[in-house]
Amino acid sequence: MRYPISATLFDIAKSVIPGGVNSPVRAFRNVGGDPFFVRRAKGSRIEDIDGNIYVDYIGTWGPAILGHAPIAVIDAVHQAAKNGLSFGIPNEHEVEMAQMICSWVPSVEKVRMTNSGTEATMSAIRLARGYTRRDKIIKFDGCYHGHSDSLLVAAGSGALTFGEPDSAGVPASFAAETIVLPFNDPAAVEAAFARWGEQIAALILEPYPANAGLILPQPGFLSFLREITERHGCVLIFDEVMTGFRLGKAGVQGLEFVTPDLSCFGKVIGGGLPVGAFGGKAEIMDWLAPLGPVYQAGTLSGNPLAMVAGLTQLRELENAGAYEKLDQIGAYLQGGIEIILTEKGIPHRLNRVGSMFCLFFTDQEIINLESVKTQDMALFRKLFWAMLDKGIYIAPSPYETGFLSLAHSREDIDFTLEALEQAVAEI
Ligand code: KE4
Repeated sequence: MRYPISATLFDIAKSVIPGGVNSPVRAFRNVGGDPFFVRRAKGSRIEDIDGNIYVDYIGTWGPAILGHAPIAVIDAVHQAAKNGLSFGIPNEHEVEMAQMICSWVPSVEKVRMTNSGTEATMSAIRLARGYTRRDKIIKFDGCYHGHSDSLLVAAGSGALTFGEPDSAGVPASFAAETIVLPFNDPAAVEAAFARWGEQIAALILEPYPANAGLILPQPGFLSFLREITERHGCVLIFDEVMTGFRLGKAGVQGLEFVTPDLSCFGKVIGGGLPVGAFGGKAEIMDWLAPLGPVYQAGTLSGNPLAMVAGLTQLRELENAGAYEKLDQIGAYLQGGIEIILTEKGIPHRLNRVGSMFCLFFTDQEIINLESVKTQDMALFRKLFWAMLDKGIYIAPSPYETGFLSLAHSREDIDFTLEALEQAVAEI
């Protein structure tokens, strides 16, 4: 038994929490087996309640870009908490956060804080529908934008049919307003606009999809989407909840020089506390209440502790070389993995951008969800448990992306690569 105390606690958890978890991916269903319960985390390491310690390559799914419990963020939250935990009244930290987001991301002229990425994308979609007075939206298969009804939609049976609910409880009538297309498929996008053109309010995508593993856009695809949405008066929304402030100060849009109309953020800007945000052209954002007719709200939106945690984290990222260091440690990990798997003759693709990476056991080029599905899931599952036994925590799903932090050292990577060498020999 890897972690007996966690096992006991998981049994209790399942009696009072559906599936024993507050978010499905934590249940380890994608790798088969039960999760461990964390006691504490610091830097690149997490410790479970049985005392096992792991090098953590999840970083709470993106927020822990400085590593866990960075002292600057802890101290800032501690100081802010002495002044109050929540106000429901405007406070200076919200203004500072909005100014920082607008300063770091040139496409964002105005921004509204929310409490999660789901709220951010849900609100951005509603705003785009209100602004354009249109109902349909386009999303891409394999992109995940949180769990609002309009976005829990899978591809329909035919290329141009309406979406089908991707979850029980999503009315078919809601799904019918969402067109789901294959990623990296300009012809499919052209056909959708030819069929539905002026009825499409928004096209939303993760510019670097990272919820089906890490998929990269083919050259020109993002600029193609910018051109065709412009041509049809459709709002282009970049969901940068994961990539924003993670891949650079201006996220993917800063790397690809493609300017969306609206962007969604989360994770890094909360420093680990509940947060989301959406922003973009003032002309569109000003349609939001109380200025405009599109309603959007949140009791804890702009919560002072989340703002202070996020601001402190962003200031640390402003330090010279922070993003270069993240890329360097990512390259070091990637190089080591490539050497090991190539020497062993194991077919694989390793996609990496900066501190985000994903390993696929396939020889297919990864361009969309279909190609992601060609990977050897059984092999991934074996690797997951072998690595966990050696003190390495990678994503408990072949459909997730790994994250490095500024706290990951070359010694952590060397330790990880030794574990991989041993694990590959065993599985
Ligand atoms: P949240 O509502 O979970 O804060 O954000 C939803 C969301 C929106 N957009 C993107 C691109 C996202 O990656 C996410 C959430 N990411 C997942 C990780 N794959 C969160 C982990 C979880 O669901 O527990």
